[in-house]
Amino acid sequence: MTLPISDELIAESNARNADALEEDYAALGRKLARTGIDIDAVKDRVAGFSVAVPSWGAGRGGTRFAKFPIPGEPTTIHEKLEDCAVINQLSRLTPRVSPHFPWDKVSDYKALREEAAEQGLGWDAVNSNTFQDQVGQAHTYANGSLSAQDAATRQQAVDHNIECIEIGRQLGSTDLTVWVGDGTNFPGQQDFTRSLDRYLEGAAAIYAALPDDWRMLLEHKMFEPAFYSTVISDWGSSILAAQELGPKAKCLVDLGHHAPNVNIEQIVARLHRFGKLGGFHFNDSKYGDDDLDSGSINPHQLFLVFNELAEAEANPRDGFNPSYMIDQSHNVTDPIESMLSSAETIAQCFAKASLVDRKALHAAQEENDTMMAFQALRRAYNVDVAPILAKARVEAGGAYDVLAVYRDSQYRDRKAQERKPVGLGAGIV
Ligand code: RM4
Ligand code: MN
Ligand code: MN
Repeated sequence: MTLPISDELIAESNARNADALEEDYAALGRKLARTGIDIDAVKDRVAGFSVAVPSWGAGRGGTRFAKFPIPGEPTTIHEKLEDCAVINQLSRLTPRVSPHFPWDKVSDYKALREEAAEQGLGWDAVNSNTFQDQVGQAHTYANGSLSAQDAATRQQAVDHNIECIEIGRQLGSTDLTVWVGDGTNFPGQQDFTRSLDRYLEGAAAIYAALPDDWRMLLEHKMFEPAFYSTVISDWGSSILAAQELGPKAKCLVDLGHHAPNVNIEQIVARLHRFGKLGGFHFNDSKYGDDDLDSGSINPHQLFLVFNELAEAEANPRDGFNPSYMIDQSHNVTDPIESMLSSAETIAQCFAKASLVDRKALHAAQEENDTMMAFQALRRAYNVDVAPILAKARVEAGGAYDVLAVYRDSQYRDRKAQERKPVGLGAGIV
């Protein structure tokens, strides 16, 4: 395996921090032991945790208004893979990449799979794209894709999704994530029911092409690019569609795709209750945006989501296997740094949720002891789990201080010499 950052650099930095890590880990271990928690068991759990990164997240996304590229930014899937390899090498948290088609199209997927494996990476859910027209495309998605009035457009969208499944099979993926930008900007523009009927018919055609061991993850989004209505706007529409499609269809929760202040953790519990929790796109949001760094605005909400996931894992009902992925877009930071920071925050919330004394929580709930129930969560949330994460990371070969090593490596500067500059323009690619 050939990894992009020098092992010596990581080893030297880790050696400089080894005493501090041992001290902090031992101190936290003693603190947790007082409440009956074995720190090594938590560390082992964290070592088994991972989250995928989106290939498109390796670039500096931008907004509808502008894009401010940085020198050394990746433009091809090969360059994006290399950046993803950096993130995983340093964090040891992100061993899979989620590709997006046709953005990541190549002629030889077997070779692409090997190229990734060579850098310690596998493949996560395949994402289809019917929210954008491509050069030479026969039918426009300007009026929708799976829900478009035009039958040929709908067929083109179905065919594209089936092609994504075929590519995913070659890469070794087992999930297809379907997010459509379909919707309206004016009252009356489309009939709510007929457009949903068309969506469901198209989605069923895709579903029929899924291999037995695959899942179809339906991603809802309240608005954007359509601002009046979207076809799959909320978790309600999503679960109804997934229920109609069948057992392989599940719901994907992108944390940024809800109205402000929505209780997302409750949605997680609901979806799990009905066997429809398929996965997550982690990011954060303050207003109506959907692409800020995970946990940068509301880390407490992220913790509460992971608390529901810990509950769901303990009560699997008909299985518990959600896929975890970061889906954020960076306009002002180096995407590698943002994804390193987000992966860390996500794993921290996972670790904190593992610390919740569930017996105490459930007992307090049964006794209607509101304050003690709340405190069971608050106690876990307040623990600084950084030493647990650092210990797991260093033991797996990652860096104690991921950002410091990344900066010391001058990786981006080196890439700026090698890679061709990114064009200006707006939009996420
Ligand atoms: C959407 C949605 C999808 C992602 C695109 C790029 O808002 O989050 O998951 O594929 O953006
Ligand atoms: Mn998403
Ligand atoms: Mn989004």
